Formats: sequence, structure tokens, C-alpha cells
Amino acid sequence: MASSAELHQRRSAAVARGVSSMIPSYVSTAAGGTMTDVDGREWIDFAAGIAVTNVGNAAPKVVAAVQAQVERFTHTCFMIAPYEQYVAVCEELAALTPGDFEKRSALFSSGAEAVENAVKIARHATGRQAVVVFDHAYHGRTNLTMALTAKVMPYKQGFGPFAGEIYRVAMSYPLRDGRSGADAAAYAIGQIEKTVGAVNVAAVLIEPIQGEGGFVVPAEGYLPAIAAWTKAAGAVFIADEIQTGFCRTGSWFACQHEGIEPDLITTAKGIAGGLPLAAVTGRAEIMDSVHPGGLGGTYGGNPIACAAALASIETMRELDLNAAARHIESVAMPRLEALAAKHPSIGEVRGRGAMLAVEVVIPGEDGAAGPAPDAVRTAAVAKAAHELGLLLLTCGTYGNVIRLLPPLIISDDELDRGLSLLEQAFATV
Ligand code: PLZ
Repeated sequence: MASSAELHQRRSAAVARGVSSMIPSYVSTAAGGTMTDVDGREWIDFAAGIAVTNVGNAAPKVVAAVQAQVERFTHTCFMIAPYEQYVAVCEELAALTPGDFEKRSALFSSGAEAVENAVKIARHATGRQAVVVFDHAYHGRTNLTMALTAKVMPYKQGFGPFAGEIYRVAMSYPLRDGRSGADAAAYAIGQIEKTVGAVNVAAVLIEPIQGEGGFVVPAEGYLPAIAAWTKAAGAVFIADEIQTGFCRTGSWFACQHEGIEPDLITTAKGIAGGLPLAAVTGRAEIMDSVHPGGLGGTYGGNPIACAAALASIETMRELDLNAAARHIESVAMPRLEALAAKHPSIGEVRGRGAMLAVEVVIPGEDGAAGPAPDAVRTAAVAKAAHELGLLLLTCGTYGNVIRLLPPLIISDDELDRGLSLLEQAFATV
């Protein structure tokens, strides 16, 4: 097998520079909560491929379902010759997503594609154009979703012009805005009413816990107030649960923590244990406002990805991965809080379930938007963790958040070892 160093050389001459990798090591195998690189080194996985392998890498049921499906048929295109697996995934989505109303789903291949389609559907259903998004939001890298995404570097720089009729308002960010959920919502709603106008809003699109933007958990009451305003405005409330969905936060969807029933939900990532699948699920009358043929794509709901999704969902139920995510929180949270007590550079520990973060700041330096972010220390901690064999991601508008996204099947021993490596990384820097 070629070494990482050899592969890196080949890569430099063949792979576009714009596609970068967090670590310089190349994967050989990955299973459960660990990965082994081609140089024979084992890594603890606190990344889950960015919240994708919730059921673990190469999860046994997923592997078996994919193998069985790939031998029966690989692709027909659902728009040409339909198949049961697609229908079954849509049935599961209707049952699992919050809201006891008639639902429909459409399947796609990537998260960005799901978000694009949710916006298409909301515009079609309302006959309106404006889409409201939030500070720190991340929704993808395609042209429309770049416009929906907040952060310019690396996602948007030099890639414009961007799509129109997108309006950004304030997100509740307790560490930085000092507002209650109700106050933050009132402020954001004021912005919408004054700068967009309620009658023009097709959709309000929000991540119930922000992912790439910094694992920002809005203050309690913020999401329900925004959802209630959206309903009163006759607009579509879209929850982007692409990163938060499928047991990640200790419930099937993060909206459920505050009892919210979105009109539309976008999902991807964790849905299929690593196979590319995404969905828009929501109220039948909104989804079905679109004419036949108005939605689709060659690969959307590919049968292998659907088989993987059905096996992933079965695994989540069987192993009760919601409980597993809550268990991870109960083990990791006290360790992170103890770490914060030791290191004044940790300004906050937050998150829910197996979506946990520490925000790194410069102690004693407070500005208008809260404690000064320390992106340099954050990058150094991540690098130290990588050198110790821990796959660890950062995020945040200010690049100063370290996030924990372990696969939900991670063993207590692996979790303990990973947390120890994180503690060691902080101690080294
Ligand atoms: N919505 C909430 O988290 C993907 C992106 C990583 P795709 N997040 C990881 C990167 O740097 O590209 C994401 C998300 C939320 C939408 C998306 C987009 O999903 O499957 O990457 O298109």
C-alpha cells in the first residue's frame, strides 16, 4: 500500500488545491469509532466524517444492505423506473420527523441540494421570493446555498455573484449577544419586518443548533418564537437538520427539544451512514404544491443510498442511538467543564447530545460581541490533537470553536481515550 507521503505527492499533482484535507494521513480502513491510516496508525474518531457516520463507519447492517442492493440493481433513476427502497425511506421520514400531519418527502444526493429544493418548494408554495437566514448560518457551497451561508472565507470568497432575495438577521448566540431567547427573537423579527416585510417572506431557514457556524445553541425560547412568527406571516419554517439530525443531539431531530414542528425539514449526512443521500420532508400541502416533474435529479434517492438509509435507521432504533448520544453528553460534558475550569482560554462549553463544543477565547479581552475569539490557539489545539491521533474538527465564524462529533456507537473506552487526547492537546498548547 502506498504511504501517506507518497499519496500526498500524487495528490498535489492531480487533486485541485481548492479541495483541502484536515490531516495529512490517508485512510486505509475505518470501523466503529476508529480509523486506521495507510501508515498503520490508529485514530480515535471525533469527527464522524462531519456528523455522517452516526451509526459508525462500515456499520454491519449498512454494509450488508449495500452489498445486497448493489447485487440486485445499482441505478435506474427514480424518475424513470421507481423502486420500493425510495418509498420506504420517505415513509420512515414521515414517521420520524416531528409533526402528526400528512407529510411528503423528496430525495436528493447532498445536503446543499436538499436546501436548494426546500427553498424552491417554499417559493412555489407561497408565491413569494424572500428567504430569511441567520448570522453564522451554513447551508452549503452551491450558488444558492453559498448565498444562504454567512461566512465568506473559505466558502464564498471570489465565487459571486450570489443569488438574490436572501436576507440575513440576528441569531441568538448567548455567549455573544447577552440576550434572552425572547429578546433575541424580537430583535430578529424586527429586522425581518423592517427590512423584508412579512408579506414577502417565502421561508425562514434555520439550523436549530448551528453546525459550521460554531455549534451555536440558541437561547431557550428563540426557536419557538421565530417559528410562531413565521407561521403568522404565512411563510414556510424550514429547519436545516442536516448536521443535527438522526440522533446526533439525543433525539431524532434537534427541533424536538423545544417541541417545534417545522413545515419543512432538510436532512442528509447521518441519514445513510456514509452513503450520499439527502431529503426534504414536510407538510403534504406545501410539498405537493409543486407540479409533477418540478423536482428530481438523476441520482436523488439512489437505491444503494436508500438501502443504506433503511439499515442506518434500523440500527439507530435497535441500538437506541438517541440514548447513546445522551450518554456521550453525560460522559463528555463534565470532562469538558473540568477542562474549562483548568484553561481560562475556554470561554464556554456547550452543545447537546453528541454535538458538543468548546469556544476558545483570549481571557480578559472582552469586546462589543463578547469575549475575543482565539482562532490561533484553536488551530494549535486541533493540530496537537491530530498529532496525538485524534480526529478533531474546528468550526465557527471566528474559527475559534472545537467541536466533538463522535460516531454515536463509540465505545466508552474510545470516548475516554479521545477525551484524554483532547485534554493532552490543550495542555501542550
Ligand atoms: N446544511 C447544516 O452542516 C454540511 C460542510 C463541510 P452537503 N456541513 C458540512 C464543508 O466544508 O463543505 C451542511 C450542513 C448544514 C447544509 C450542509 C450542506 O451539506 O452535503 O455538504 O452539501
